[in-house]
Formats: sequence, structure tokens, C-alpha cells
Amino acid sequence: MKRAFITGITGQDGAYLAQFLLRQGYEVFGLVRRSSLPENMDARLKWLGIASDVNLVDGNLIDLSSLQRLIRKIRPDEVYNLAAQSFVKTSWAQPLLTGQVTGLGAANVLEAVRLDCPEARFYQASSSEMYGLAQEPRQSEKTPFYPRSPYAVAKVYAHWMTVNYRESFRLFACCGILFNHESPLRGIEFVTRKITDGVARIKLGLQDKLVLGNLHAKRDWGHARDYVRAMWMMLQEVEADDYVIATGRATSVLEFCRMAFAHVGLNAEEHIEVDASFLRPAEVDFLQGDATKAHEKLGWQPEITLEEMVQEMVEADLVRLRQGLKTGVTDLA
Ligand code: F7E
Repeated sequence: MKRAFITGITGQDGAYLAQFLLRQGYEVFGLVRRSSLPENMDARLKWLGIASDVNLVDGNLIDLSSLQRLIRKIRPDEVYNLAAQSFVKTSWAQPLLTGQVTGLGAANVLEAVRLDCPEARFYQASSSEMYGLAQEPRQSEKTPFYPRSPYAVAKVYAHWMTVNYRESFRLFACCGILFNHESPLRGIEFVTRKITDGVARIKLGLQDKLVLGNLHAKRDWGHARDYVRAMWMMLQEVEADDYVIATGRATSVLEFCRMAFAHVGLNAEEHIEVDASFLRPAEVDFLQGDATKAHEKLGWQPEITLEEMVQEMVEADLVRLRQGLKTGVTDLA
């Protein structure tokens, strides 16, 4: 039985990846950090019905010795580093913490693998945010990075450390440069989930307005379930490499809103308000990925369309709200 060790297992991608790996017959271990309020920690794993099938182990991304002990004990075949301070806006308010967790945290996991289990295959969650002020209209593995937030700067460091450890120590280490990917398990602070939750609330008469920031930013939005499959596929290759994972379709925040409101028979323009407090000090205006390499080398293709995803997310939020917020993950933000 293969063993996988996932940092960030309680997040959206960690939960879907754990589910995917369990279905492949893996034994799954997930890092969790100590918290004085642990009640909701495994809400996403519960939502997927896999909380009792994974092994949660205590440690911390910024404590190398805790990672080393765990990796020595588990001896994983595959290590997926998905943990991060991942909310871009917060990274301006907490730039040093973001650097420690999102940047140096990745270096710690790489060190633990190099020192204690160098034969393990390593996956780093790189991000399309690294393209920032995009230098090409469609971004591929060859497009230069221009990070526009402390989060993106930390991700660039983690990305190049992963490449460097592959080249310096011959670790089997891959970076997946994933464009935005969403699902009903997305945290409520991210724009897609904020929209689908808001639409469901307005539909049910629980609120009137949806207050957002920049409606004209465009993102290449895919479904997290499709994207975790790509992570695994990278680690099954003969050689370690880096891949862009994207749908190739860019959609604005406003268009996303229109789709979500239309799904429940409402007109977006009647309910949206703009508040400058949701704008960012520096914005990433436009991202559209070119995943040709992943199509050709991995044989990866996304299976879920944006329309299907928007519907799934709105429907899931309607169900949660009708159940009085008690069974969902709305409070996970
Ligand atoms: O913002 C605009 C906002 O916070 C998307 C993370 O997973 O994907 C994510 O980063 C866009 C931005 O995601 C609101 O200004 C407008 O242009 O959903 P987001 P993100 O910043 O693109 C990448 C790939 C990651 O790696 C990150 O970890 O939407 N926007 N109004 C808003 N955004 C938010 N959050 N809230 C608003 O009210």
C-alpha cells in the first residue's frame, strides 16, 4: 500500500486530494497544526465522508524537526505540500507570516524530505499568482513571473526552491502551477464562494446585497476535483517536471456573478455593490493559462465546466443555508 503525506489536508485541495488518493488505495497521512479551537478543523474531510479514513498527525510547517520526525516515521512514497497562508489579500496585512508559512514552509518540507526520505516524490503547490502582472496573454511554464503580492512573492521562492532541490539533490520534485480552482469546499473569503454563498442568501431572503471589490478582474477558474488529479499524475511520471494546470478560459468576477445569479433566476446587477475596502494594494487583472504541456505529457484534461461548477457551488450553498449552517463548511473561513 502506497503512503502519501499531505500538508494542508484540512483545506479544499487537501481534502479532495485525500479523497482521490484513498480511492487509489493509498494510506493517507495529513499534517495538522495545534489549535485551541480544533472543532471545525476536519469539516471538509467530514463533508467528503473521509474524516475517519485519514491519519491526522500533529506538526507544524515552520518547525523543521516536527516535519523530520513525521517523515521518518511515516516514510511516505509521495509528499504533497499544499499548506500555505493562501488568501492573497491577507498577505499584505501579514507579509512575514505569509513568507514563513508559504515560502519557508515549503523549504522546510523539502529539507525534511532530503534529509529523511530522499526517495519520496514531492509535489509543490505553485500558483498562477506568480505570473501577477502577466508578461504574456496566455501563461505557460515558460512565461516569466511578476509577483504582485507578498503571497505571490513567497510562492515564487517556494517554486524556485523546489526546482533547485530537484537540480541540486536529484529529488523527484514537481511544481504544479495551478490557476484558480474552486468548489463547494472553497473558503468563504475567496471571491467565487463569497458570490455563491451571497447568491444563495439573497435567494433565500437572508440578505439583500452582495458587496464585492474589483468586478473586472479576470481569472481562469477550474474545479479543484479536476486539479488534484493533475497533482497525482505529475508524481506518476518517469521524470519530475513542472506543469501549468488551467482551463484556458478567462472569466471576469462580474461574469461569474451573472452566472451564479442567473442560476437562481435573479439579476446580478440588482444586487451587487462595490466597496473599495475589498480592493487590493496591487491587483492581478488578468490570468489565462496555457496547459498544453499537461495535456500532451500527462494526458490531463479538465472534466468539469465552469457552468457546472457554478451550479454545484450555488446548490451546495442553498442546501447549507436551508439546513441552518449546521452541517456545512461556511464557517471555515
Ligand atoms: O480573488 C477579485 C480579487 O481571493 C480573485 C487563491 O487560491 O487563487 C486564489 O487567489 C479575484 C481578485 O483569489 C472580491 O481582487 C473582487 O482579482 O478569489 P480570490 P486570488 O487572489 O486569485 C490563486 C491561484 C492562489 O494561489 C491563491 O491562494 O477576485 N475580487 N471582489 C474579490 N476577491 C475577494 N476575495 N473578495 C471580494 O469581495
